[in-house]
Amino acid sequence: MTTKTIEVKGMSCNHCVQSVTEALTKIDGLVNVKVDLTFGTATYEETKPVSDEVVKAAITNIGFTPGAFR
Ligand SMILES: [Cu+2]
Repeated sequence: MTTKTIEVKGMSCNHCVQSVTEALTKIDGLVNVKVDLTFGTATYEETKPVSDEVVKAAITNIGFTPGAFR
């Protein structure tokens, strides 16, 4: 499985963390989503190829700003 980490801007509390975690977990092919509030990142594994744009759109749709992949 491929592990990726993307920067997520605009998270301020654990509610934000939960929202981002849920939004990314809903994407078909993403598992083990872990969002870090301190670092402002989301890390996940892909069970099949998922477009980076799909991940970015899911973050944007719930009001946060996706940054760079690391
Ligand atoms: Cu919050």
